[in-house]
Amino acid sequence: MYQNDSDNSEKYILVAVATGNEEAAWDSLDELADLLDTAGGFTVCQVVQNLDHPDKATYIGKGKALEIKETIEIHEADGIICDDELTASQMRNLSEITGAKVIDRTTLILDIFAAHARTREGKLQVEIAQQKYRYARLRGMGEALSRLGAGIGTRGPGETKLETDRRVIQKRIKILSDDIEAMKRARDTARKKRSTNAVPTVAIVGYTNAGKSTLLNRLTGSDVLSEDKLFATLDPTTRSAELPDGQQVLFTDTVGFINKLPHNLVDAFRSTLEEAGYADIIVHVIDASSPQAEMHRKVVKDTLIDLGITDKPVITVWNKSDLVEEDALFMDFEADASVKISAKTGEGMDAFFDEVARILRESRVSVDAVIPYKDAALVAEIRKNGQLLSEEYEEDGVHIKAYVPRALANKMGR
Ligand SMILES: Nc1nc2c(ncn2[C@@H]2O[C@H](COP(=O)(O)OP(=O)(O)OP(=O)(O)O)[C@@H](O)[C@H]2O)c(=O)[nH]1
Ligand SMILES: [Mg+2]
Repeated sequence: MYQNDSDNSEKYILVAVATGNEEAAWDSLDELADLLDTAGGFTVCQVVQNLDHPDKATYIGKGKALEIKETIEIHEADGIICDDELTASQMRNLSEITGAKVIDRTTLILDIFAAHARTREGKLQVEIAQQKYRYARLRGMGEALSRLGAGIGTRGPGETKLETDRRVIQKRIKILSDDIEAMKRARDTARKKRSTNAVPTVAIVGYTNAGKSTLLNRLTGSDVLSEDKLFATLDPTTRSAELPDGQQVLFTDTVGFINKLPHNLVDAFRSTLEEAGYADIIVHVIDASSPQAEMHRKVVKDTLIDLGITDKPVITVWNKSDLVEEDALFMDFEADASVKISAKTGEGMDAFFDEVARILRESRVSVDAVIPYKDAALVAEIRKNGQLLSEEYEEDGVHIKAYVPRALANKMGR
């Protein structure tokens, strides 16, 4: 990812506390730099301090904070960004010591989400996460509040002005929750309608920037925004595609995951994220060219578990194979299938389709039923979405033997 270095972008010093694994802290700071780049800011330098645990009052040690104050002055930086979620007092103290703006990883991620949300539901979800974050920090912020409210961090979705009065925020949170609940109901209805069509669905999940949208575009010929930015996609998009055997499948692209994803965001997006739980198959896309691929795989797996999505067949897709060595071996022993593809060049797509078709076939149930003539439309549906082995037209209806998707079998009352 390139870095913005124009004179008008804000400049920050990135800071992390390492409590054991220093290398992981540096890697995480690199990711924080990508987040800042996505938000339009510029990284001046990165600092890691080894401590047993982050300082309760100042996150990094006070001496380190004074050192950073100098660095800020030398580089004329706008402030610092800490790689963990800070408490209100850590933020206030650090800001007082350094005399600069202090932002944490959570605020930065919330800010990117706010800038990228497109649909009404997406905007509401981001705003509720932002308001809850602010609500929890407003008490006792005093003077530093104006700083908390400024900067790269803390921009509401669209033109929303973020409030500074806790009572007003509390009311706003209530209104937002009600709106989101209403939208969730609408989505449940839409999903029920889709499931009566019994078209199998595949949810594409993965770490941010893994290539989920690029894969959706290749599969379905759609043109969902894909770019080398984190969290380009926030709102789920569903498109239909045809497998080589003629079967229709719905693919859904979803919001990406990231390490230390703010819990308020997970909560706010929970109902959107849980959509994946209704899919027949989870396709887990991993950027195989990333040195962090294994960490990404684990974060996504843990997030799925957190969302209660544990009993679905998973196809792990090692993407960006065009960027990795020919003979590199990629496997995910916890998945039902592993394939190596390049969503960009199309390499490996045949193998991918084969796995989708195989898993759908294996998840089918055998039915032996009599379908009354008044329900004859069902026979057409079985022909379209299942495998019709035999049909005989008798007095009491059509006697069929078939393999059908579980959803269709349920609809037939099996
Ligand atoms: N070389 C290469 N680049 C790829 C491939 N697939 C995706 N990319 C690039 O990776 C970047 C991210 O792709 P996206 O499809 O936006 O990723 P995403 O997973 O949807 O990301 P978010 O929506 O931001 O979470 C883009 O610059 C893509 O062009 C691939 O197979 N090979
Ligand atoms: Mg995307």
